[in-house]
Amino acid sequence: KKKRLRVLVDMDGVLADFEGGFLKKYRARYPDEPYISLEERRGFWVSSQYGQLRSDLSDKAISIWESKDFFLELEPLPGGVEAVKEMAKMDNTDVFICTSPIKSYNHCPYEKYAWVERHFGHDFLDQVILTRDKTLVCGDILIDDKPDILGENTLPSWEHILFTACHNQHLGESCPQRRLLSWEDDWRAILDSKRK
Ligand code: UMP
Repeated sequence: KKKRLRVLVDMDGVLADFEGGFLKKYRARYPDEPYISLEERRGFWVSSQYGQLRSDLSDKAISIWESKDFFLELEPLPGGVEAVKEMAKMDNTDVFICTSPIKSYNHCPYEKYAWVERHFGHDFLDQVILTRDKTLVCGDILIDDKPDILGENTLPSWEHILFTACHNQHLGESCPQRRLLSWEDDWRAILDSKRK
């Protein structure tokens, strides 16, 4: 069968190193405050875990990703940009970068577009989907590091492939999704499994 496959790829934690960029800037700005190493990260929300460490650290964590240049300066995760470019060239395959901006909108949405332009080129901006509700986006696959992707649509069209990240790597049976362990893992096989 020859139907087109639509792949949705998340940005933070999948293409861009949100966790690494956060920790580096948090430690630079708050050198005397406690921090959570990437090994110790548990749960999707960085702000929640910092808030559990000490209640005032939640706002300090949030101040990092609300700052100018935070999203723009995130490093690409190994192999991600290359994999997405390769996917985009495959026959019968459409790729979209599907990412949720923070509600503090003065820098983040702009910088997400600028990041895509920097790493993929101007033409790839057509492939960007900014939404706070990914369940409303139609696709065959969503590659995302967030374990619980919920929204208004309770029956999303996509299969969620959980991309392994520091905060989700210890989750076991509570995560029924298929996983992509990294961009070195066999993402081509996952795409092929949906082409049948
Ligand atoms: N984010 C927060 N708080 C956190 C961690 C992340 O607001 O503790 C933001 C950063 C991204 C968004 O803009 O959430 C994650 O979006 P997706 O990876 O789900 O697209």
